[in-house]
Amino acid sequence: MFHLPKLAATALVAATLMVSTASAQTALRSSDTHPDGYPTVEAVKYFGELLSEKTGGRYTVEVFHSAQLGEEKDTIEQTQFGVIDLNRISIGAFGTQVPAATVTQLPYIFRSVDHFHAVLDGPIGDEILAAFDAVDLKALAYYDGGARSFYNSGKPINSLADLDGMKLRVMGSDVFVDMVKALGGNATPMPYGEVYSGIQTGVIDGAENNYPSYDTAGHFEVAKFYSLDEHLMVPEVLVMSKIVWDRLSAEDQAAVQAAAKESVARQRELWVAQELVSKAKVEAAGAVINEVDKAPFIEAMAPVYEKYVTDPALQDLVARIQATK
Ligand code: GTR
Repeated sequence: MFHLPKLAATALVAATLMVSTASAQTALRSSDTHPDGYPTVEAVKYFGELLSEKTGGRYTVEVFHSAQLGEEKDTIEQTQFGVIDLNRISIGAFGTQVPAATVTQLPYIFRSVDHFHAVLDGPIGDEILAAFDAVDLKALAYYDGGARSFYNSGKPINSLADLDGMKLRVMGSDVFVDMVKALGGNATPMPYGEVYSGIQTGVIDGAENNYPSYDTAGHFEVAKFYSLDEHLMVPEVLVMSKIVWDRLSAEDQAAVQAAAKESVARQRELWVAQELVSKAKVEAAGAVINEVDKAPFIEAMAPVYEKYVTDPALQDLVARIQATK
């Protein structure tokens, strides 16, 4: 039998390893609660195509849509542990875990879509992305999630009095619980996947979300009154597990970051189109949509700001967001 000297054998093994690492393909797993075709799902697929191009096919992305990997809160933990590589998630699902990001959950903090983009595309946006490092996530980019409004099975909401005692589902964040309380309703934090049956069985009267979610989750079938108070614009965020990120070379990290940023424009286009499609669809299906005078709603939110914006650093952040043109 042929024996290689020990040193040569070691060198050969090392060389083989290097070759196989260089040509290895890694399929990154990404989670999304939304169904296939939804703007966030499609944007992450596009991000994957860009990443594959930039890395000569070494990295691809597989999107597990429709909450296949679990409800948002659970997938956050799995991403922190590196079990899931990537996650497209609402900042609302983080609750108050990331203080700087919590300010984006404040009702009416963003005045318009343009204001939302101006803040998130600038230095404040970068500062909030960087704050996710502290919870073992590398936040890569924001996607649009539109304005969220209340919908329920009983009646249109025209004024604060209509919200009195109404049981409304919110995402699992104390900010949203206090927001509904400040408006006179009763908030029930609940996973997204339980909202449909919750409304159907009368456990809750309704929930709050944007047109595309109201449509694609079928909530319009069980809660036909959609009232445009537009109390929230919560950013969607694409995050990578810090464990996975730290394993990448500097060049691959740059490729991931660039691909994520480049996918934003595509998501925004898809978002605008989806909002129109979803609005038309729910209207055709009999949803009753009404405008709301927002002034009393905005005023009623003062206690929420008082409770969550006590830290001087957060006060400064809120002031800078409000001062952004
Ligand atoms: C949607 C958002 C989801 C999820 C959902 C919810 O607008 O895109 O990520 O957070 O709302 O209300 O749970």
